[in-house]
Amino acid sequence: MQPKVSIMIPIWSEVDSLKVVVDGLYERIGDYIHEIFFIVAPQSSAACFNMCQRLASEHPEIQVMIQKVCPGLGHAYKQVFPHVTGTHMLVIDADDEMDLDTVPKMVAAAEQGYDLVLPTRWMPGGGVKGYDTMTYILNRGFQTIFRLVFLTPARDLTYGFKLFNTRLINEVDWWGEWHEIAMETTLKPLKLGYKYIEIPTWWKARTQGVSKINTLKRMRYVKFALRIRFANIKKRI
Ligand SMILES: Nc1nc2c(ncn2[C@@H]2O[C@H](COP(=O)(O)OP(=O)(O)OP(=O)(O)O)[C@@H](O)[C@H]2O)c(=O)[nH]1
Ligand SMILES: [Mg+2]
Repeated sequence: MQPKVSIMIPIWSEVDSLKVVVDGLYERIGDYIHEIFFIVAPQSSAACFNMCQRLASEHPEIQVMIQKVCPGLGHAYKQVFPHVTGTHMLVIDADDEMDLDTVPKMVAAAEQGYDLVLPTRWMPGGGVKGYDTMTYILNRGFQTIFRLVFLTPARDLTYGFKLFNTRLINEVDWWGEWHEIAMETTLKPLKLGYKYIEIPTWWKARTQGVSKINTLKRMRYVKFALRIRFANIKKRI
């Protein structure tokens, strides 16, 4: 069955990079796009809102949502989740740091039956361009700790870029309010035994706009991962 791909793009004051991402997605997987959710931080610039409206007027699949509880990437995801109607969900940032050429390979993997497709920077054929030293050390440290805690061979457990079967959305109780939602959407399906595949990918540092992430706040990830590993993660019905 051909996947119907629902795309979520979290946006905070992104302008030109957002257009690059949207144009790139239509170019590469246009036939698979079922719907696109722009979830936009209300503090975003006027130029960002103008770009969102312009792209939405060009593409009927795009819905622009203003984030109600902000900041917090987790709040953004949880606002979008109840509206998703596709078979698979692709999450991709608007800052053009994620490799668009990986996207058709992700959709092909979904078509082959994988429920969780993980673009992976830490495997042969992938990597990062422009990571600062602190981020690099922290990221490699987290990957090692989480692989041991979850006893998984998967190599990129914190990356937000991914594609998953939308059945996951209703199966799981979602906790993350900030950037930790990125690892939550990988660690929880792995814990539930979703059939996954890793695909090598490159990450490159943004050339426009500014990062909204605070490096020290990432230390909370370890406690969060332990909670996912040992607590009940399924939605109580
Ligand atoms: N709606 C919404 N979007 C956000 C929020 N925080 C960040 N974003 C967007 O989410 C994406 C990822 O945010 P970044 O700040 O680049 O975080 P990151 O990519 O994890 O960190 P860097 O590696 O430093 O770029 C970008 O498209 C941002 O514009 C938020 O609270 N709400
Ligand atoms: Mg980024």
